[in-house]
Amino acid sequence: MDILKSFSLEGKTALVTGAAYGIGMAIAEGLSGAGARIAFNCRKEEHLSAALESYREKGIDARGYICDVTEESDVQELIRKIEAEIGPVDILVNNAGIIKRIPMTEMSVEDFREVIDIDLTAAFIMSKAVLPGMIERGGGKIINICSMMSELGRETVSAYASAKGGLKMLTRNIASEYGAYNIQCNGIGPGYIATPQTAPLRELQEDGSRHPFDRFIISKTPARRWGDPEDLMGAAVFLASSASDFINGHILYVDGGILAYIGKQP
Ligand code: NAP
Ligand code: GCO
Repeated sequence: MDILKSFSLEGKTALVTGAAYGIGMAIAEGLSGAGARIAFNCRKEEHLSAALESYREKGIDARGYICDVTEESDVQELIRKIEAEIGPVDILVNNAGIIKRIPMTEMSVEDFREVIDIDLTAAFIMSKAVLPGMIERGGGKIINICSMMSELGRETVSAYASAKGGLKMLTRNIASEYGAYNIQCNGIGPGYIATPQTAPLRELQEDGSRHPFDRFIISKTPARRWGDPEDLMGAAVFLASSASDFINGHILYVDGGILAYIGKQP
């Protein structure tokens, strides 16, 4: 048996939400490298055009669309467009997400709801849009991008942790409800990854020293480094491929060991 064939995505169409840069773009690149056709979306034209250029430079014929994942009618139109222009969505990666770092007592309900809307409700909207076609075609793959905050809390991220904790359980529920249709829904839980989303946590201080949170994460990560978006490619290809057909409702943490480590005595 050629085991590597079970990791091939040849002939598959993958939609990666929010893949204009950061983790989503790296995941899209990895899936493309395994043979998948790539579609992605984001909200801002400037991000879309820059991303298309970047994909072209990488030799990836990605199709990009402007679509806010929180708008159900726009999402349904997006899926129709992708099916007409590329093919049915075989692999959905719910990657689009935001974070607001505000102490809970200072956070407005509107801010809380915006994070929940994008980081959790949108995964429901996106998955609901692709599931009927996956059922009809005899199977599919959904990968939800969870977080350390699917398991842990910390100051100022109450909305984000609530969303990512909910996303872990939505992952398990989709697996439970649709596993019988040969649909696998799993999650990837990245550790702390160097992207624009975490740039504020890595800003150099005025004296040129590293940000205290940067130093904290380095000390809490057995790998003693921040992750790169490319560190997530392998997990994405695995969970998007037939190699993971008997894995369902699992959150695969790609975190350099953070969740396993209590930390070093100061
Ligand atoms: P990022 O650099 O901020 O990129 C987020 C992407 O999502 C952008 O392309 C953005 O483009 C898009 N987006 C945001 N809201 C959207 C919406 N409503 N509709 C469509 N697209 C939207 O974030 P990242 O660090 O790559 O993180 C990607 C995912 O991984 C997120 O779910 C995040 O929570 C998760 N994650 C990140 C880390 C980390 O350490 N970086 C760790 C664990 C999990 P537009 O603004 O143009 O829409
Ligand atoms: C934060 C970070 C984290 C990472 C990621 C960790 O403020 O703590 O942004 O939330 O984005 O989710 O897995």
